[in-house]
This record gives sequence, C-alpha cells and structure tokens, in this order.
Amino acid sequence: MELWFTEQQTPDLGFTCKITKTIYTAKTKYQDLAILETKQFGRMLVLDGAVQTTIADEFCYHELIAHVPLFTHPNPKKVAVIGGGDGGVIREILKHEEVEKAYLIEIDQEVIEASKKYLPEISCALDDKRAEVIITDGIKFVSENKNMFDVIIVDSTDPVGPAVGLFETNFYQAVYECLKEDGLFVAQTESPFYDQELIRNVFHSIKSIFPITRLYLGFIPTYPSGLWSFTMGSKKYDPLEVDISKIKRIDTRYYNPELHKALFALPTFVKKII
Ligand code: AG3
Repeated sequence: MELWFTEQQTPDLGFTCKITKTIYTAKTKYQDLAILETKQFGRMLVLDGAVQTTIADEFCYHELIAHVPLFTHPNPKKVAVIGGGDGGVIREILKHEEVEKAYLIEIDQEVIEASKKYLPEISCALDDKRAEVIITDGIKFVSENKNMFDVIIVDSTDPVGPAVGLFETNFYQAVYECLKEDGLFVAQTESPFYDQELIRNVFHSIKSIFPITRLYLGFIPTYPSGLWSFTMGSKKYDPLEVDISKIKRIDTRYYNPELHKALFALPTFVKKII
C-alpha cells in the first residue's frame, strides 16, 4: 500500500509526497507534531500539518535566515533565535567564529526533543557549548530582556496558532528594545505569492520601528510556492552596503558572498507588495 502525506497549502492546493514511514507523531502542549520519512526529501518535520523542514532542502532556509543577518552585522557576538526548535538555525549561526553565544528561545520543548532524536543532521549543534536552549515564550523573552543581542532571528511557524504574536507590531517593538544599539533582526515572512497582505503589513510595521527595513527572497522547494521571503529590520547596518569582498568563506550550499546583495533584488510583483 502506498502512503502519501499532503499539506494543504491553500484551501485549493495541496503539496503531496510519498512517505515510507511515519517515524513519530505527538500532540504536544502547543501543536501536532510529526516526523515522516519521505521518498523525495528524506525525513520531514511537520507541525500542525505544515512542512517545517526536510533533510533535502533545509539548507536553503537555514542558511538564508542565518547568514544574511550575520554577515550584515560586522561583529555578531550574542545571537538569539526565536522558535527554530529543530536547531537548524543554531547550526548555521555557530559556523561564525565570532559568535560567543547563540540562544534558542523555543516555546515547545517537544519539538527540540523530537528533532534531537530523529533529525540529528539538523539539530546537531544544540549540544555545542556555545549554544543555550531556553524553553519559554519568545514574546515574553524579548519583552523581558533589553539591550542584549547583536542579532535576533525569528524562525517561526506560519502566522496561525502559537506563532500569531510573532507577526505583530508589539513584538517587533520588543525585538527592537531587546537588540543592542546597533543590532538587527530577520524574520521568516512567508510566500510572496500567497501571503502578500501579510508581507505588506509586516514590512510596514517593521519600517515604523527600525531605520532600515529590507526584504529578501530565497527558494525553498517544500514551502508554499517555493518562493520565500525574509524581512530584516536594522538599527544601523544596511545589508546592501556590506563589503562583500570581506565576507569570510564558510561551508555553505546556498549562501555565498555574491548572493548577499543579489537576494535583495526583487521581482516587480514583489516590489509592488511593499
Ligand atoms: N519555519 C518556517 C516554516 C514555514 C512553512 N510553512 C508551510 N509549510 N506552510 C521553519 C522552521 C525551520 N527551522
């Protein structure tokens, strides 16, 4: 018998892949969690029916959300990830030698535990001595800590369920205050094909708080439409003014210095969104 998993990406569209095994399922305090073995993409983490990451394409997302901000800030020492319980962003952050400490602020401990057990290629850096895991609500955490980080990376789920508050103006204001005086942050901001209103709202909300606001794009095969957006808010450093000849070569499969600024060149229909 063939088994297929479908994410209903829109009310009228599904993304379906063949699975060879259901590795693990759980109803956590916050969401439904599944680890599936797929034929096409290898192991896959699914939360509330939405694909979060797969072994085959996780590098696209994790490298883009981590290296663009970290190579925009000239000396990122203290970095925080809000969400991102699979650990993929932490793994990328720790490729930067100047980072002294990377904090993972995750609300759902079960995502971390399942990822450690079933997705070791992604979660491998969580036990590094420069990584520290804090299980708490990201909104509460940023509101309670001021002037603390050089870079904050918001690796959330879609803006439904536990992540809704991570797309709101109050949260971006708290992120602003949680950053040092020259800090910057990046958030994953969904598909420019399907989520135009969300992207517009988020962009303008960040722009009302941060002096520099920039949108960039990447290709993530397993996410809705494949085309994905990230929005950066920065107090001082502009990603478009980075001297790319000074970017250190690190071991990556998607990100490279030539792409750093090119990622911010937007197709006309995306320019029109913001
Ligand atoms: N966080 C963003 C996942 C969004 C995917 N949306 C969807 N499939 N509808 C990914 C977490 C990876 N560390």
